[in-house]
Amino acid sequence: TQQKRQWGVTQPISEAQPTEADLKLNDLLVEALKAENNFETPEGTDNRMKVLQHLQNVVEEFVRRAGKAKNLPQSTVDNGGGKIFTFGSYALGVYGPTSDIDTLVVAPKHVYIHDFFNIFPEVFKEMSDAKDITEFNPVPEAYVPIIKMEYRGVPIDLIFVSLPSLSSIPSSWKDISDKSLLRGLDDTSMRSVNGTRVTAEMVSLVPQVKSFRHALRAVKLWSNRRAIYGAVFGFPGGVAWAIMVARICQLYPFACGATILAKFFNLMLKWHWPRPVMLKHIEEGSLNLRVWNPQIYPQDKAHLMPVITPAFPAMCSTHTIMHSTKGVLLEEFQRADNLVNQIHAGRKSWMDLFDGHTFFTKDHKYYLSVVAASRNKEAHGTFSGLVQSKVRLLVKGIEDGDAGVDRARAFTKGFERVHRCRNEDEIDRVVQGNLEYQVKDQLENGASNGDGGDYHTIYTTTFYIGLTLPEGKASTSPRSLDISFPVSEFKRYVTMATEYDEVQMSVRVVHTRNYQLPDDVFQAGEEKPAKPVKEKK
Ligand code: 3AT
Ligand code: MN
Ligand code: MN
Repeated sequence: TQQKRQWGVTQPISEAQPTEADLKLNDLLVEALKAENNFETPEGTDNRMKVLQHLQNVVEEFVRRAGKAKNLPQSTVDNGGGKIFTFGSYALGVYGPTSDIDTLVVAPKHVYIHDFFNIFPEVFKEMSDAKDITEFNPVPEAYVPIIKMEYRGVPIDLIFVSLPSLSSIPSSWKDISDKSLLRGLDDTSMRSVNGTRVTAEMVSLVPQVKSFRHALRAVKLWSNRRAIYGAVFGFPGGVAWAIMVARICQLYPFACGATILAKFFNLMLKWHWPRPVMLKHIEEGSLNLRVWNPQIYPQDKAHLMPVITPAFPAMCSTHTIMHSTKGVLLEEFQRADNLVNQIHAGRKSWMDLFDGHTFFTKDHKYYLSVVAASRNKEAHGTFSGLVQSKVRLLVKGIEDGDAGVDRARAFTKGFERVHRCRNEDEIDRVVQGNLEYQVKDQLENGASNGDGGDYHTIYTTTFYIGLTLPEGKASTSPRSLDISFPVSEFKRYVTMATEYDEVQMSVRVVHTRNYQLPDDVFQAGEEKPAKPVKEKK
């Protein structure tokens, strides 16, 4: 008899086939996703495939060119090959019309990352129609060195790895999962291949890719709408959400997407955290690479909701989750689980599941505005990224201290603004969150570019943290809260980073009442909280 495959680390919970009712709910789910414009059009998908074919052609020429430049033997030049792999939403088949294509270039050992930044751009430009390249930004110094570009209307994140064990990468070659390929890779290269390896393994560990995709599309849309998406702010990121959904697929190997989605909320709510979510048994190391292990490493034992990546070396994709974000996640699983029950009973629709958060309209009376400001546009991109990466540490500092705050919660997106100031006084007000000098129509590329005329252009990105005070304290002034220690620690983390330049940049944390929130944080249809007629003291 045929050996039945076990998906994952346990027996399944149910091997039931979908019922008529399940399939009906699944149709409605797909309909709701379509209504939300979640699927790329067939023409869009066709265009993406052409884009990828073009990238593959360019990569092969680039590898030849790099080999030639080094005067390598003709046979080495001819056989070098080179191949692209995708990861992220495109590779998982859950991309929408605005998604990028995350692409990894794999080159043989004689082509270096240095060549990727020096030779690839010119080859790409030579082989492309100039009007098709609408953006091209190499960032060689990034944690994961990257070329961000837009080609034929498609945003592309292009990263690179050279494999020290291979002198040739034929285009038929598929095996990025083999862990012996990691031999000899430096940390940067290791980070660059990891996404592709994780994506490939994840897909291979899911029983029915179609159900997985439908459920994951819904989970990504839901988590974005509820503002609980993004590792940088202490929530699960794309990889973590995908692994969680994949695990549910393993537990219900024949279920359709709508059933997976329903079980997802219920199981994640009842999960015995910190029991890890994983798709297979953890592969032990051989290459001296650190593998997630809470028995050995105290940091790993401290993970509150571990979700473990399947590719060797196993890592925790949710290491930034903290007590406050765990609390928010559990509340959201509970809300979604309730809604699913009502959807099953015919009282609600899937659309209700995708209703947006009420972070700025209802959830808080007091906020902290974290204002990152720069005098220079180029530097500001890096600086706002730096500040963003530390915001969750401020949240954690407030949560861990005894400031008298029940919960601090970061919003999962920063707000970018441009200001024109005439003097240092005005600049001083801007860096403290004042919006009087904001240029609403972003015409900063026009007359006021740089410090033209009498104006200084200031770039700000503001991150918001919502505060929840204990019941009795709700009417006291937030200024009586003692958050000075976590704030000064936060500023220290920012200002000690190498990217920080005290002449060009500043970071401030200011108290903001709900009725003081700027208009641009509200979406169409949202109502800005009104100032109470009389302040209670
Ligand atoms: P979209 O459909 O593109 O919105 P996605 O899941 O593809 O969804 P991203 O393109 O942002 O999302 O990310 C794809 C992968 O790229 C996920 C992760 O492995 C890697 N990645 C994304 N952002 C970062 C980052 N800031 N640092 C390191 N890796 C990142
Ligand atoms: Mn992507
Ligand atoms: Mn991307």
